[in-house]
Amino acid sequence: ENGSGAARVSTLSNGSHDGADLVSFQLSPTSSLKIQKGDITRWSVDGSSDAIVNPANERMLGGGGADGAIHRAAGPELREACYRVPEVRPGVRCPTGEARITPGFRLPSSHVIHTVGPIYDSDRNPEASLSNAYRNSLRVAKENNIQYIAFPAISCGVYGYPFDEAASVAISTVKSSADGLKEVHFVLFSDDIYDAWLKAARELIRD
Ligand code: AR6
Repeated sequence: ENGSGAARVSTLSNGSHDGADLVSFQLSPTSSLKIQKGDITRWSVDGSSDAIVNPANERMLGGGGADGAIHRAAGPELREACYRVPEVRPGVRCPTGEARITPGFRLPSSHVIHTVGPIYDSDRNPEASLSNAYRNSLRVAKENNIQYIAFPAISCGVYGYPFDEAASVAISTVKSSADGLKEVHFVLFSDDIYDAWLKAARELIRD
């Protein structure tokens, strides 16, 4: 954990740069993990190829929660781009655990990576599915030369994943799969989830 900043600064809703609640962890000499509170629809890294991750559903045409907020902020072009993503079977554009990319349109971030986390009570292996969602989002980012990415707490809303368990899966997956990305951010909407993420990072990431 350290407080040193990278060359570029991330921006959130109030226009502030790297707020007081931002905590940074070094994952490798070239890769860091940053945890902060905030609204992911307002996140970007100035002047770079960046992406926010949308916790979507398999249909990938919008919904409530963060998905709804991201579609509202991106404008109707985002839904049109999602519609053009081919279905892999009827009604399914992005199976659980996979990821797809679109432009960000009116969002501050240049791209949106759509992923689908597990529905906690019905998924056969929610831990594997959640880890896949994080890992495949990171893979798609790297394939598209994105160096800065921001995640919300995938599956921790409507999909009902207990957030203390989700925190361990999120942090351990990012720790093992972030190589090649400069910064992986978590932008978290509530204090209890932010606290769970910080606790997991302090337990799982050693300096
Ligand atoms: N910025 C950051 N985090 C947010 C924001 C935001 N603007 N808005 C909500 N969150 P959820 P899921 C947090 O329900 O559980 C949708 O209908 C929220 O507090 O958005 O993966 C989709 O279409 C929670 O901690 O996603 C799917 O059908 C976290 O984001 C389904 O919900 C995720 O909550 C996906 O459910």
